[in-house]
Amino acid sequence: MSIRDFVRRCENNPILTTADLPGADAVYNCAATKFGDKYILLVSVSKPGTPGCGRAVHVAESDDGVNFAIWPEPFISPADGGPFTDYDYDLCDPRVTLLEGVYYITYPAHKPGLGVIGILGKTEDFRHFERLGVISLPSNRVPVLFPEKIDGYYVRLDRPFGIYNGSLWLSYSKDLYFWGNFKHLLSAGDQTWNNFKVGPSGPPIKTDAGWLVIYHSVSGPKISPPGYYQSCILLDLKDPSKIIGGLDEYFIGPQEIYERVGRVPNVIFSCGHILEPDGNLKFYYAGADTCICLAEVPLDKLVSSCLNA
Ligand code: BMA
Repeated sequence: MSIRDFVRRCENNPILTTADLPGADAVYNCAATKFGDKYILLVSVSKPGTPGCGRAVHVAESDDGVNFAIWPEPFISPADGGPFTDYDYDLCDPRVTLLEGVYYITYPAHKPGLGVIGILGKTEDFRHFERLGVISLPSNRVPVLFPEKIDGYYVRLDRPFGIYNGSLWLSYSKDLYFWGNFKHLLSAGDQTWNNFKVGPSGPPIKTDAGWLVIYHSVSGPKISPPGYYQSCILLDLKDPSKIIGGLDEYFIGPQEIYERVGRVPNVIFSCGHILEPDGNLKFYYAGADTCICLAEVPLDKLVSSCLNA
């Protein structure tokens, strides 16, 4: 049996589309978290004709994790004035990590001619957003924070890219601003679904067996169809630079029409998930860089499949 047999796509998919936000030509890659009783998505929105290159992050709210209402006004827009203006022109793909009671948000910002850097910010209410710092050099698509310190250090996943294709790295910090002790974690593999590049999806999930890290993998341009898939690895709880397990397959890949047809075909891209008290993982992802979808998978199946692969 494949892990894919345990993945259930929501029958309402896609759960958010451009029909929910007039003027947008895509509502896609979203961070996910709970805030009190509310399910919150931080949604990448592409809206031609707005400042920057038209991308911003909007909040979508839900009582059940399936039916979301998206706010018409952006929650994070390109910086306008202040120290971040030189970097923060075009933004998307946020991640949110609840860490020491604070919702930290990271996202890749892009300014033509400079490349992609990582911005760190925070919110207490999903109404106000405060930028804290530029925390990675170009080209790093986005740092993703672990939800707790490990052995006295904050830890994050990175996805640097450049002359080599994107791979997964770790770095460490005492204060969330200064990062170092970089360690390579995972490179592209040798299978059709992962042989081009890999990068982090949502924040690592702590389980009894280890840190579950969901990552995206990209098949090489010669594979038909080339696409973005999702898989996972398990890291040692005390030393997350040690991989102690991992799937040798993807758990979800482009299959449905809303995942195969859109602005970028054959893309399943995720920036977040929510673990329910019953152990089901609500896995939020964008289909074809155009709409937002939901799939559910039992967390323990992902973990046991990582250990048995
Ligand atoms: C990545 C990023 C994502 C996008 C994905 C698939 O490199 O640009 O924002 O969803 O490619 O197009």
